[in-house]
Amino acid sequence: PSVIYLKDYQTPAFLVESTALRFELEEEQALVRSQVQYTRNPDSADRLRPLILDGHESLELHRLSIDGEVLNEQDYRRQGEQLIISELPDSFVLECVTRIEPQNNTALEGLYKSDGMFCTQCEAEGFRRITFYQDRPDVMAVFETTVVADKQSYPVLLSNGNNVDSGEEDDGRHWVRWQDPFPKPAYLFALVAGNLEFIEDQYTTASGRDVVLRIFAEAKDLDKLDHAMLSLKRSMQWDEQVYGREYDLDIFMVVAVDFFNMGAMENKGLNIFNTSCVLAHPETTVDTGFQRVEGVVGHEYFHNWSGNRVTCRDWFQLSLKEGFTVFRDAEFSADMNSRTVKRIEDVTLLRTAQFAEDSGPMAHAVRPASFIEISNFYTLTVYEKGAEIVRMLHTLLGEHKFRQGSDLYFKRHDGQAVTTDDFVQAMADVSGRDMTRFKLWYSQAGTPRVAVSGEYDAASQRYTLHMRQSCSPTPEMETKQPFLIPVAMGLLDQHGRDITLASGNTTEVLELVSTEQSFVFENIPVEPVPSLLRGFSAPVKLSFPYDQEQLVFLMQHDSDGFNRWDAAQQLAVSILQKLITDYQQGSPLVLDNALIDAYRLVMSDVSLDKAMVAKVLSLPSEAYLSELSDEIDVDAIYQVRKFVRQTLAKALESEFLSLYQSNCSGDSYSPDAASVARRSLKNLALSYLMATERTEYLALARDQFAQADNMTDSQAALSLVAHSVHEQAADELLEQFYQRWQNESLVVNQWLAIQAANTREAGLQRVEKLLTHPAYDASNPNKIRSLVAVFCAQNLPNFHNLDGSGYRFLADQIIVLNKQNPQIASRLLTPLTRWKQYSEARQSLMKAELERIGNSGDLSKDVYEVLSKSLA
Ligand code: B3K
Ligand code: ZN
Repeated sequence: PSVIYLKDYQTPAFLVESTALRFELEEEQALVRSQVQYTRNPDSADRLRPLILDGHESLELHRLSIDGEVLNEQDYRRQGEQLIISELPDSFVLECVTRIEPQNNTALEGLYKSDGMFCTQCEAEGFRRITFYQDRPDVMAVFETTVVADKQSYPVLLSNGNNVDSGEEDDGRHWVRWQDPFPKPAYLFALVAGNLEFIEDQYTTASGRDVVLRIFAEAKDLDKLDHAMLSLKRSMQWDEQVYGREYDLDIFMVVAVDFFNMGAMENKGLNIFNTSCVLAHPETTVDTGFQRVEGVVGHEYFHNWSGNRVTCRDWFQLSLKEGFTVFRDAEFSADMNSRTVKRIEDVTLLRTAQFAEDSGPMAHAVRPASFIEISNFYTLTVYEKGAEIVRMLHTLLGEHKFRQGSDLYFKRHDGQAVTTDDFVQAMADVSGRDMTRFKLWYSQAGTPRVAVSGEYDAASQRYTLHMRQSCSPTPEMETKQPFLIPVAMGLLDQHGRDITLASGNTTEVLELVSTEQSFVFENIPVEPVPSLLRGFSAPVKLSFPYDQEQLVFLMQHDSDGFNRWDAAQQLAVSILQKLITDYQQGSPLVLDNALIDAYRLVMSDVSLDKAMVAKVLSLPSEAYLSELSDEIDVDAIYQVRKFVRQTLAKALESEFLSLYQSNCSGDSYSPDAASVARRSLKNLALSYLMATERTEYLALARDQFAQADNMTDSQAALSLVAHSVHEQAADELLEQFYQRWQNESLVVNQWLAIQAANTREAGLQRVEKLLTHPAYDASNPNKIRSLVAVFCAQNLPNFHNLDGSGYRFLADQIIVLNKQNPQIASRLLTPLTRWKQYSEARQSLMKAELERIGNSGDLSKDVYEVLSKSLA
């Protein structure tokens, strides 16, 4: 497979005026006729450049004509994924008829069937599985789409834009025609045909445009769409208020499908969603599920401006739309719920998964310089780190200038396909700042480290912060230039109050721009405790030599909620790390009282909101502890964390019990922030109580399971019992749960995931048995993620079993999926790609499995790229 480089970018040889598509959908095939009006690109100096169309090898070409004249085989060349036509006039209509087999499309890219309905997924390069086209985001056209299908099986026929015409044919078939007036790249094309029902609402935009809102699903799921509709209306309003962005078509549609490679897709006017990101009902959906629906509905809606109206010039610019849109959806969720908690969750994801990616073999810049398969670059780096870059711009410019920059960006580039440089330029233009150094965030991979130390001189009342930044080499980049790192900070006096700084503010943003830099603060009456990187103002690993007392002090007093939580994390991390060393040396494990005392303090602190308390009382995850390790000692991390949980549970048993009791309320279910917080605290308390292994708490959990009127409480209890030492109760509850929910596919996924994560011995055998359970479907990505991916990512002792069985299992799965669904196969590979970070014994087992995958036959580009980079 060949490598594609950003530096080789060339404008398209032809522009497209309009694209007309006609789909004849049948059970054994789909016939696609496209009529595309091309004109030679006036930008292009070379008047002889041929038309290069992309077309997947699965396309059966039936007819090709230019201005009505049929082409013969000598008039064009089909070469790999391309169809090349030379000696063309400056303007012409190319008609093309292809035959495809959606029913056999297991890659779920292009046009495929999900549970009996037709649907599409074209981003990034799926349109080339439908017809021959310049399948690149800088070719934008208006689309007209006619869909023809059997009326009884497919009563609903949808595409982008407005429904302009429809009719019946005499053979029981019917058709609908859609027109999308906004020019768009092919990756935003969508089509749906199926037996669907919908809920409808309407929204009037700020300027008075009435928009019809429809969310489609299978009839059985119609009662699970209200939360998505509410989230959609909130998103529309939020984008008007915060960004001044209005919706632009007369109708906005969302369709829920069961077979989907990712979460959702922002096709113009016709979003297609994985059921897991749109369906929500108190009886079947947990709180985090409700929040996910809100976040993803917002994300896809916000793409209408950041992605659709202004799109990417090429796929190296993916973060232009994804980073910005993730930042937008994060701010939306922060405004709808608890801002601090949302930040804690996002930073946790970044610090565990993105930092790990950035130090592994697939590390890449937010704007990568090359790729083999673009699907491999829908990553935490492009999305979450990309969002952090936009957040840093927001921090550096401030709310007001940032909004001016975003207004300028949308105005300047509406209807265009542009680059991350264009985005930053708009921010530079409104602020008058030179962004040259800042832009290194887009081109340099790796997580910068910032080592900070403080120095206080009582005589001169001067406090100095010394900072030093560095960034480890990453594949393809040995040395890095210093980044511009915004460090939001404050200084706390001996009472824990913020000291007012020279600027008159209590929080200042320091700009670290060189390798070493010092910042001086005058008139500081006492030696302060610094609060650094407030709100996590930059995606870096910052260290300061705090002692335990200072961390507890920050936990109690910092005015920045994020840093209060982070101080607790740092305290827990340092204690856990020391115990990990003790474990490795065979020393007895003794938990430092500092952590117990700190936990007790937090539980009695009435100033903290419940969601914060629940976050502070949660130990750093195994994944985070792994990311922080030079060599990941799976056993030590697992055993030590378990020991600490148990010791905390026993030492604070009565506190946890009263926390549990005081947060059990009889109110009926609501997914609002306060209720979510109460349930999370209650279930956290229950998890500690269960960790004591006392049977009375088993009874408590069983009661909660039996009485819960919502899935959050029911599932929390189930998972605690299922993972407890009480095996018989575990089996009983799992069986009851399955009997009750076997017809709710998404609930069954949770049931699979709970079992996949069970660390008790023989975990692999349990997972293998579930693979043959009627509830499992090896062609459905949601099932694969719930069972296989959860086992490999969350079941440390079983996946990393020293007999190599976990690794072998994953490799076997990947070998099958490589043919069936390359995107999912390549994602599943992640845990094995980190092989260099484990002990030698595990390294050689993991590497052997990677090599076995490599020798298993024809590799997809997706798997080939990840595999070869991991073994390099
Ligand atoms: N833009 C899509 C992702 C498409 C992934 C294709 N492999 C979802 C989103 O980020 O909104
Ligand atoms: Zn997106």
